[in-house]
Formats: sequence, structure tokens, C-alpha cells
Amino acid sequence: MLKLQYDSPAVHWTEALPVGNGRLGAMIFGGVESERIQLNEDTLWSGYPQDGNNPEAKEILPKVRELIAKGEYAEAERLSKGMLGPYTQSYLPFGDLRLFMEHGNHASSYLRNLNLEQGICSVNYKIGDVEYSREMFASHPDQLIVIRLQCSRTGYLSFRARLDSPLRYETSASEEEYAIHGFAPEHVSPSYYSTDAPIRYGDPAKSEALRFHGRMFVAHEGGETRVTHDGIHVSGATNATLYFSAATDFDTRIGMASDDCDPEQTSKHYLQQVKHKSYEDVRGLHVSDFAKLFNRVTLRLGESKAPEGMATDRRIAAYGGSDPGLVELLFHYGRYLMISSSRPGTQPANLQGIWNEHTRAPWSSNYTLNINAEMNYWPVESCNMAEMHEPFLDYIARLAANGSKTAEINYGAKGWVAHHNSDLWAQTAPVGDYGHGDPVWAYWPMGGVWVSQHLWEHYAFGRNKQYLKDKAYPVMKGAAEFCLDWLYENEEGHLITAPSTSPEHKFVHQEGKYGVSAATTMDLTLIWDLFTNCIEASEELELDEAFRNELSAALDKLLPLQIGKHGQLQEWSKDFDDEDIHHRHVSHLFGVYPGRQITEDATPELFAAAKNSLERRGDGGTGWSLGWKVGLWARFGEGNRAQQLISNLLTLVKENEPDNYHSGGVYGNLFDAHPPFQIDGNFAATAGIAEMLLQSHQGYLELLPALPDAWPSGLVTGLRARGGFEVSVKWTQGELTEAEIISSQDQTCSIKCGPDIEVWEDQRQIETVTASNESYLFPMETGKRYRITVK
Ligand code: FUC
Repeated sequence: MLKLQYDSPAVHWTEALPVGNGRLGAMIFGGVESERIQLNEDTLWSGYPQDGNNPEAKEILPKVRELIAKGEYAEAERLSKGMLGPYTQSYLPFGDLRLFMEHGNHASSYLRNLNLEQGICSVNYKIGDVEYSREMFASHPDQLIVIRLQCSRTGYLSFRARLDSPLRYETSASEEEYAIHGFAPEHVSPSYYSTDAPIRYGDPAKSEALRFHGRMFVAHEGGETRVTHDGIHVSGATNATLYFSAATDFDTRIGMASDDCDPEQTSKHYLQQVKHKSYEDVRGLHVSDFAKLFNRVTLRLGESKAPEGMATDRRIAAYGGSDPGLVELLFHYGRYLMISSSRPGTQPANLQGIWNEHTRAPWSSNYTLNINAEMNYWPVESCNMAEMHEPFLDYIARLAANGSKTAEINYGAKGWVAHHNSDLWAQTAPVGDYGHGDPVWAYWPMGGVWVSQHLWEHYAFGRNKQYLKDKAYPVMKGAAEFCLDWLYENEEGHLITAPSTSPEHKFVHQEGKYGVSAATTMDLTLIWDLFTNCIEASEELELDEAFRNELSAALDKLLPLQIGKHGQLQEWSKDFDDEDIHHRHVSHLFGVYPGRQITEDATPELFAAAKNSLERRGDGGTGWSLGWKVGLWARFGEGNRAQQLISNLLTLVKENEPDNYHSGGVYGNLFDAHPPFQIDGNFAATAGIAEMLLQSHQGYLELLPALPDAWPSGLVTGLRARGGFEVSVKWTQGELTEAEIISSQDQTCSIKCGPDIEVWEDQRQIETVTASNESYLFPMETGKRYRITVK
């Protein structure tokens, strides 16, 4: 069974176990006498719609460009602060469901685990001879958090359950149900911003801030229940099931609070629906829903030496590169977390997915668009969770709507723009409190460009032309229109961007270190990616020929990427030295991964220079940075190096270790540790492991492109590749033995894999191919299975 397991309750939040249905999340501590189930609802954020657009930016822009052209970076940087806007709002905790068990704290035979296939967290222990068990899950079909308590002796189950919240709230009791209602602050400042009044509530009668409501009721066998002001009391039962539902008044259709979305009615509705069902039915429906998604992909990387019952935190501490089963667990955990935090119709997974206990969470637990929000969605297509991508794709459309106003007001530009950070309100203005933030991170107008890659990738893997035409292409085109306006010619006639930053990393220049210059490699490679995707999309759709030609002409004039004095791919358009050679961001390598501009075949020199740049950066970094490097080394075809980065990521980080910008790992519950907790590293690890086994960014399938020695034999099933393929691969002694491919459409499959192979359609051999460096082509029919065997 794929599970996380422990022999004691969680002490810290990063040891608790997450469940979620995309919208509702819970962190389960598993305490014996006193259980804490920390709750979240994905629309509960501070604030209300405010655009933060800054018309002064338009006046400042030409002056900043002039200063940059003269190399006066200090002054350019100072002036560009005037182009900033407000900080985003914060993702908030909903509250806590607390259980007080009336059996004391002297337990034996304690076990706590999380079953990844079923999405169920269990706690088992004995008090004397009586066995107690809890099963907890977040049901997507029933939109509830469900807690089942049982004991082995009739009438020995007695407890109280209540709700509270760090936000402003009241509770109320009715005959059958216990409820909590409250409202969110109008403003919460980021945790890194020191201010006297970081949390501000409005007048509840007038405030546009969100309201929330949660309620629970208990179904029980034996004994009796009472609902009072301090919770639901159950005495002398044998088993009991608590159902919890919650909502806010955020209306996804209009992106703000609305009277049409009464959170009390919504919560009541979900509770009502479940009252006539048995626990077994609710559980059964949940398990089939969850397992159906989870079981799409399987992975075997080799025998594990870890003993069967070893606690997961101890297993992480003991890893040392020799427990492929733990890598499998890390891979599947990313899929588990995605299925639990992003479902069609919900908000996209934020910096902590949906799990957050802090009112001022690290970096507001928001959407950081200069890497983190995109990274969350790296595994969804390749790891067969395409529909989990939808919340992010829908969110991009909201960014595009707001971003067209920001483009117009801030820059007088066409199309749409987004900057470094965003939130539930889809803020597209730059952050930085109108001058507080350092432009090296606060000023970055490429957010819309990067997120647009996701629109295209969803098409590239799924090949749904209608989606491309109606949803993806218009938004991609808007992002490209902004870029056409944003780009301008330098003296040599090349198109450049300015002010331009390589996110969060400064260059060394004479006396100072600066962030703002012209045409960073990241800007250029992001724009190349967007324009190339738009050109391919418009060809597929057979429309917009003139626009396509305009994009091609702009691509020809883009400032070429450059190789610097160390043989590195330059991060900036001038060959500056790095502020920090081991900096966690590797933005200039976007074109290698997750982009596709820099490949060994198409751009061998840049490819070698990019590899040199990654080498220079070293194998350290925050959790997410390590995850990115797994994917990068996979694209460089260096399996052992990618595996080394996975080992670095599997470093056990303790809750109380201070925030760190140079070395990360995972916590006891396998959550990624920046540190602090950020979920992006989990998703990058999953995507990176898939990238080691299958690649498809060069127009052909490449099987086992970066297999490490540590996984000599193995199997992966159900991965997806661009072009509409589903692929399974088997290998022994480091060599491919068999693969199976299914195509979602009639087409020619192009494939590259080392040895001589035979291609079979059912029992009929259709081709024998001799090993070469070329890719082989064979025709495929929709839905038919094609087998590849090695001669
Ligand atoms: C960027 C990164 C930080 C952190 C934050 C959420 O600012 O540089 O390391 O991940 O996003």
C-alpha cells in the first residue's frame, strides 16, 4: 500500500497529514485525547477586488529605459520603484475542528497513516483493551470533510467536537448541528512586510470582505448526543460519524463576494444531502472517486530496503539515496496533493496548495508567478491529471481580464499583463506597496507570458482543438500582443525588454548590485516560448496569418541569447557577474525546462552553455529550486545528477529550522520545505521524476531519457506525452525492454529510444527499427495499443 505512516501523533503542523477535495482541506494531527483538524476552504482570502493599477508607471517608463540604455542602473532602479503597486492579499486559515476524547491520554499500539490511493487518513490506538479508530477524508462527490470514530467495545465512545477560528467568528448550536460563522479581514499584509497594523477588519455591516460559514452534525450508533454552545457531545456510543461542510460567499463567476452565494445555505445544503446516506456509501463514493484518478499512473523504481513498518519521517532521515520506494512515495505524493488541492471548479493550488494555518502565511500563501504558481502545475499533464489543470487555466482567464486594464493604465499597451504576485482577486498590478518593494522581485511584467505556457501545454498534451480555439488561443494572443507593445528596438535594431529583471537575482556592476537592466535571458526565452506557441496555435487553427507573420518577424529580431566569459548561458544581456552564484532561481534556464527553445539538437552551443550555468549554480537550493533542478538535469539527459538532486530534496527538515534560501528538503509529512513549507517543490519533484522517464518537448517521444543507475529495473504506466499519447515503459538493467503507447487520434508517432526495436499492433509486428540517433515514425490508429519491444 502506498502510504505515509507514523507511530505517534503530530506535534507540529508539518507532521500533520493533509486531506483535501480541491476546495476543502484539513491537516490531521492524530492526537489521542485531543485531536486537532486544521481546516481550510480555498476561497477564504483577505481583501476584496481592488485593481492597484498605477497610471504614473506610463510617465516613468521612458525615463527608466533611457537610464538603462546609459547603464545608470542605480537611478533606473530608484525610479522604477514609482511603477509599483499594492501587495496582494493573503490566503487565510478557516479554523480548527477539535475533538476532546473522554478516555484520557494513556494509549498503546498507536498508528497513524495516510493512504494515498484512497485519500484516507487513519488513526488507531488502544486505551486499555479497547481499540479506537478514526478514519478521515475530504469527499469530492459529497463536498464534505468526514470523520468516522469507532471503538471495539459497545458504548465506550464519548467525546466532544467543536469549531473555532483565528479569524473573527461566532458559533451557534441548533438541535442537530453546530455552526461557525465569521468574516475575513479587509486587508492582511505579507509576513515579510513590517507594519503596525498588518491585519485590518472592516465594519461587518459594510465590508466587502468575505464571509464564511462552517457546520457539522454527527450520525452515531448507540449512546446519545447533545448540541450545546460548546460543541457536539457524544456519550456512550460505539461509533459516530462527523460531517463538516463549509463555504464562503465568494462567487467564482464574478470574482467577488455575492449575495447569491450564501455560505450558510451552501453548507446546510451539503450536510442535508448526506443525512440520508450511510457512512459506507459516503466512504465508498469517495474512495472510488479518488482511486480512479490516483490509479491512472503506477511507478516501480526497484526494491526498497526500508523495513515494512518504518515511520515515514525516520525513513526520510535514513534515505541516503538507497530507497527507491521513498522516491516512488515522493512521486505519488505530488499526485495525491494535486488531486486533493485542485479540482475542476475550485481555485488553483496556491503556495501551500490549500493547507494553511497562518493568518499571515509565508509570502501570503499567494500565487507567485515568477516560478511558484507555474511549478505547481508542472506535473498535471505528464502525470495524467489534465483536468486538475483547469482551475489554473480558468484563473489565467481572470488574470487576462484584469491584466488588460493594467496593460492599458500602467503602460498604454494592448493585450494583457500580469506581474510577480497575484491572489484570489487576480491582481495583475505589480506588488511592492508603491515603492517599498525592491524591483528585483517586485517589478516583473512577465507573469502573463509565463502562465500562458500552461494554456498551450494543455493543448499540446490533450489536442483538443475546440479548447485551443475558444479558451487558450485568445488569451495567449492577448499576452503576445502585450509583448509586441512592450518590446522595443535597441540601437543595433534588436528587440529588447526594459526594465527587465532576472527574478530576484541581482548582478554586480561597478560599485553596486542591481536588479533592473534590459533584456534578461528569462524575458527573451519566455517571449520566444509564447510567440512560438502562438504561431503553432494559429497554424493549427488556420487563422490569424497576419498576426502570425508579425510574431515571426519579431522572433527574428529578438536579441539573441549569449554565452558569457565562463562559457555560461548569460543571465543578463550584458556579461555581468552574479550577486550569488548559488542563487535559488535559475530563471535563465527556462528555455531548457520547462521551455523548449534550448535543446541539444536545435541549439547545441546554448545547450552546453546552459548546462555549464546549472553546474555553476551547484546542487543546493530551496525545496522548489531543487525540484526545478531535477527537471533541468533530466532535460540535460543526466539521470544520475537528477537522482542526486532528488536525494538532496529528500533531506529531513524539522519544523523549527529557520527559513532558509540555500538548502531545503522535506518535512516529516513529506511536504516540501523551502523552508518554510511551500508545496511547489512537491509538484516539481513529481514532474521531474516523470521527465527522467519520458520526454516529448522536441516533437518526438523519448523513452527513458535520463534513467539513473539507482533505478536499474522498473516500470511506469499511464504517463502522458505531447501529441495526445499515453505511454507505459518497462526497463531492466538500465535498458528499455518494452513500451506501450496509445494515441488519442489517428496520427504518425515519432519516437526515439536507444536500442533496436520492434513495433507491434496487437500480435502483428508492423516495423523493425535499427538503433540510430534519428527518431522512428510509425502510423497509429486512435485508441489502439502499440507495443514496442527490444530485439
Ligand atoms: C519567490 C522565491 C522565494 C519564495 C517565494 C514564495 O519570491 O524567491 O524563495 O519561494 O517566491
